[in-house]
Amino acid sequence: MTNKSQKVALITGITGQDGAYLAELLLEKGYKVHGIKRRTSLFNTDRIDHLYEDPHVENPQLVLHYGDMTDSMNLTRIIQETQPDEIYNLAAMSHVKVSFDTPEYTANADGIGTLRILEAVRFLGLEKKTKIYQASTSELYGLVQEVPQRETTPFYPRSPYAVAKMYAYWITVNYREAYNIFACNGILFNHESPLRGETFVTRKITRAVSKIALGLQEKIYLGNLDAKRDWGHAKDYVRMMWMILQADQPEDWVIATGVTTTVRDFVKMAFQEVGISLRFEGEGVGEKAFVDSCSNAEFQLPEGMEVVNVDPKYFRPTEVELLIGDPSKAKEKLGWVPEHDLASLVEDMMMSDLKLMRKEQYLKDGGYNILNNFE
Ligand code: NDP
Ligand code: GDR
Repeated sequence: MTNKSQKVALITGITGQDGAYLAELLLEKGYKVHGIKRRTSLFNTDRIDHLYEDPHVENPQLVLHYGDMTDSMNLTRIIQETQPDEIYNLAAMSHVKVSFDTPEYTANADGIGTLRILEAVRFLGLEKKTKIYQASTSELYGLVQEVPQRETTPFYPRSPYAVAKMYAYWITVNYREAYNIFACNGILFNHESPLRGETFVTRKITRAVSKIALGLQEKIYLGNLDAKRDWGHAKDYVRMMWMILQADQPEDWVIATGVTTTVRDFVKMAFQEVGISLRFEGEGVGEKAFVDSCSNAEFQLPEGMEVVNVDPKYFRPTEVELLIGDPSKAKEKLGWVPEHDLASLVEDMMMSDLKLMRKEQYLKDGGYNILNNFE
């Protein structure tokens, strides 16, 4: 039996980092949650397997539908069938560097994909019923125009990903103004977690540092160590996505911590978690980091061991050098209070990856090697 007062949410990108945390949050709040997942040759639901319900039980609270942001009819049909009160459009080709390799696909999925959702809501006559959250990004700010970046800061996108997201941002604003749809952009700065994709820099670092500490890997190769990012915890940020759709008026919101840190300092913090201090030498492509000291008896790495190298293959054709957001509006108008700072984020990610890599070590000792290292 469907409960008529129960809210219904549709999440695109439910198998991603944010989709997984958001699905968990909405289920806790009593929502019925529909999610769109892509067909893949291997299972891609690892992050939400703990929420899975056997579809044969009566009225499951989490229902997955096959779909793709590049398929209008599929999206329209799913929205018609599910009649959502809230749509969270999180699906995207979300890797900035990869968007330089797949610019047309990125424009299609991230830019036109957003239009497909908005147009489906309009076509189905759901303008008054369905609220829409659009996953906008601090990448819109790109080349620095103003710091800290806030809702009024001009955009200057620096990648095919950011340009596609800029279309998505403005088409969301346009549909709000043209058709009175409750459609909002959350301009979210980088947010990370133990569920972060393995090729984003923070997770790449916490995985590698865990492996280096346990003797499973010798060093990590990174790109631009000078880039500065405003890193928050994904759990805090998905809570804000929900709050944005509960506001009195549809508006656009910056979500950030207001603190910026270099990639180099993130590396140092991750190594500190296992008691290892680093010494950086050189600059640019020639920069390296060595073990300076190791205070943790479990992870005895020799002083002077080279653990970080720069590989220009990870440089981007155009880089975003500095992101730092001003979340004042969200804090003042919506009462958003993040629970994590960068130190607790690094700790959370390192604890999780150390646990994971200990399992790998155990399997390796037993003659198995299951985790891949393609990055
Ligand atoms: P992830 O890369 O972890 O997840 C992306 C999700 O989108 C996955 O579920 C993925 O499916 C799905 N997806 C990708 N392409 C398609 C497609 N063509 N059709 C259907 N689904 C697709 O991203 P995050 O969870 O980190 O981010 C969520 C959203 O927020 C994204 O739109 C991202 O651009 C944006 N964002 C993220 C920020 C961050 O710091 N994390 C900051 C600002 C914005 P699959 O699992 O099959 O790959
Ligand atoms: P970003 O995240 O591009 O900010 O996009 P990413 O973690 O990929 O890069 C952050 C910064 O680190 C530098 N960097 C490296 N990056 C990666 N991936 N790998 C490396 O080896 C490496 N070395 C240095 C990058 O050059 C960059 O400056 C993320 C995504 O989640 C987007 O979807 C989202 O919109 C933005 O955050 C906000």
